[in-house]
Amino acid sequence: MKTILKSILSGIVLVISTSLPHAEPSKPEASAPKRDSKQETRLEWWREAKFGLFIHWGLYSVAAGEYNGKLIPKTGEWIMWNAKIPFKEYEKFATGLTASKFDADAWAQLAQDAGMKYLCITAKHHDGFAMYPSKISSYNLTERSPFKRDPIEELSAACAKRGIKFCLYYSQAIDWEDRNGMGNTWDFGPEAGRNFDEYLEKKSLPQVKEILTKYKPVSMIWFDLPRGMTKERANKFAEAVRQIQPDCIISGRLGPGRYNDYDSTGDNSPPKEVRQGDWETPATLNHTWGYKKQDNDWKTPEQLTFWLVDIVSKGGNYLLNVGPTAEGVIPRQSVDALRGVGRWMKVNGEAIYGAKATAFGNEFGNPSDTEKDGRGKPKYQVNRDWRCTTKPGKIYIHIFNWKAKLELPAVKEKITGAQLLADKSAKVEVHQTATGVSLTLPEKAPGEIASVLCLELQK
Ligand code: H79
Repeated sequence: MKTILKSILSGIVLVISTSLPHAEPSKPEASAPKRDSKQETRLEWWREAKFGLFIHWGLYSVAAGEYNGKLIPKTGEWIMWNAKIPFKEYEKFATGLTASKFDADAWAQLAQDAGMKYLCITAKHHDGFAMYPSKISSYNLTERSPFKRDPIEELSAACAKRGIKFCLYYSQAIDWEDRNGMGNTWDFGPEAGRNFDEYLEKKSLPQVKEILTKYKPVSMIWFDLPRGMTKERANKFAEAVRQIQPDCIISGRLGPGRYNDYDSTGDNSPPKEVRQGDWETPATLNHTWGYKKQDNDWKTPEQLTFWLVDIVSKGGNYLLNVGPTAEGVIPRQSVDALRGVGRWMKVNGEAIYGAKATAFGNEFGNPSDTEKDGRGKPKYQVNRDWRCTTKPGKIYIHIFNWKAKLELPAVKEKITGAQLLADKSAKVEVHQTATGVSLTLPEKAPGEIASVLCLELQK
């Protein structure tokens, strides 16, 4: 090993020059919002975790994308809205939510097999149906469905057993069951006439308090879609979370104001470049969050691994969704895809967990010289050849498009070692100058999907 290092070292040519352009290592915290020490502590596990499992499970899983014999387009969990299903009809789906094959351990185990460190399940989505025995509203799983157990409690326990952080999704503003909640105009008429505060005071806030009291710990609460949420309204939720579970992280979509512990990008919309601060991209495996039998356009393990690495290389977390069926089965294609990512994570996890954004920043893509987008501007072309993540004293190059000769932008610090995570004995030659780093790698990629090269930097 030492001789390999020596030969690498002797091959490194280091020319120090300040006049040549450098790719400055990005400093993710540089312009991030100020955090108090409690927030810093709360976020520790989440910054380390990087990769989580999202689970959308509810009455829409029974509909499975179909209503009255018609396949309904767009996302499955929105079917009540998409097909304007009257409440009196939609609530009948509850009898089909058998959960007969629900197995909390299998779900938590899948998250673990995928290399995920947190799991977030819908306690209540926009349809207003609580997926746990709620004393606040009888529109809930144990009162309306044939399933009499508490899946939230079971999942919480299954996650605790595996060291996976358990988190809950709660839609705080939209509620198609409640005439004062946002969104259901087909049953309850225009939104203008509603008493939204009454909804928040009588259902939403009490249920948030209820889940935070019932399930402990809830490591993070994922609020969604702050329709109608003012600072004052959001503050009440934030205060309740802080009071009941001070260590619970508040995700990005509670409302306006500085209550969020981290930001959320749009659904399925990672940023184009490095983004400062703490943030997360929620994303789907196909094109829906809630199960839809007609959606079989699954992302492959290769695509998912690219999304994961791309997001981490821009400074974010990746919350990837599965939509179990009414029986409580996670579709086989989702399981296979996640296990594929998990195999990659087993070999390369050290380049993901706790990793920070790229040391470069110009590898993500370029505006095209020839192609134009819909608005006549140069089309942005994503470069998928490689991505970079960093840790103190280390730069990880995730090579998706393997080449025996790879050119990287300049690295300021002296490179003192280079290893491929999938084959630590493979020979890697590093030639470092002020303008760039030339790598000579084995002819064949040692790993699946992306082989990761770890460059050690002089301390
Ligand atoms: O829970 C998942 C989505 O249901 C939720 N966020 C993720 C995590 C979400 N709520 N709202 N939105 C996403 C954006 C809403 C987009 C809409 Fe539409 C466009 C609503 C109506 C038109 C998409 C297309 C949903 C229905 C049709």
